[in-house]
Amino acid sequence: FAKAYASPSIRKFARELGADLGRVIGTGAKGRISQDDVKAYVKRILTAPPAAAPISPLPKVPEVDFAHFGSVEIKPLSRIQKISGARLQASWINLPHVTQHDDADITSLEAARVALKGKASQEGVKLTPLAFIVKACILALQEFPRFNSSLDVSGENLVLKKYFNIGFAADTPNGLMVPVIANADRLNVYEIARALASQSEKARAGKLKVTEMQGGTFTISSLGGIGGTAFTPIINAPEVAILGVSKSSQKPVFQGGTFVPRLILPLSLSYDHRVIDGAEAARFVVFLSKVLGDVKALL
Ligand code: CAO
Repeated sequence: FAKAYASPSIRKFARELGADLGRVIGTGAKGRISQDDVKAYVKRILTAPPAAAPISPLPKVPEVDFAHFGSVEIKPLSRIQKISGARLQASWINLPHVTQHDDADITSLEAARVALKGKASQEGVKLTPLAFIVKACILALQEFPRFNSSLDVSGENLVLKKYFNIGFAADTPNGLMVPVIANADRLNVYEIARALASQSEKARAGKLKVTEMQGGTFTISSLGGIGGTAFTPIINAPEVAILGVSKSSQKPVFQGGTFVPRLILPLSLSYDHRVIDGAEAARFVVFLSKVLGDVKALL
């Protein structure tokens, strides 16, 4: 730009258009650049065909003409499905996922929950196991701070967050949404239960604000109300871990020389292996299971 042969007024004109004078060919005497030269340059760029899209390094799945094999119906994905789909794929591709499974004995927790459920319901609170699980996760995150961290953009530093904002996956008619309970460590189980109910209701009604889905530090995906014994949740990147919860069921547990029926809750923790080692993940889940067995710590 500095070396181009052009008058100050042409330089000003080029600057206003963001045109690089160093690339403009001057048609005047000794290659002097005129206003028309600048205009021609800008016009050429604006009318040039778009650059070819970069070739994806990922192999493509085969394209199939499904209608060739039978009748089909085309249904567009919802806006939320498109957004969450792209984010899930980005996490799946970029983060090396490992899932650690464990069982928590929640027999005493369930007895306490059932005892408290009636009174809670009179106060308009639906006390589900998830409220206790959120509380237990906070205790585990406080004990294992790496699980409440993110890698920075350079990928060379860990950002350890001193706040505990717990996201939870909510199944809505429009697709998966993840409301965030901000500063969940400052809430008791009743307040957490109230937040779970109000946030999921808002999500289902499509009334959740964008800010109510931001700032999460750890996510829980609970499919316990539906069923299943284990699954592999995808980390809500840039978080580094997510807890999957399946349905609790009565299982025979060998205790004191005999089998006794205990209520067992299956847990599945997916973690980013760049940040968390397998041994640390196993310790986290063992700690979580222990806390879930200790109802006093949660209340
Ligand atoms: N084991 C056994 N029963 C369970 C349970 C568990 N782990 N978790 C919940 N339940 C029971 C509850 O106690 C409740 O029973 P009652 O109606 O008899 O009291 C019932 O299941 C339904 O619970 P709920 O779903 O209304 O409430 P919740 O607090 O457990 O969950 C929410 C709230 C929003 C997380 C849930 O409704 C939801 O949307 N889950 C789906 C999450 C999802 O889609 N995850 C996948 C993400 S990746 O695609």
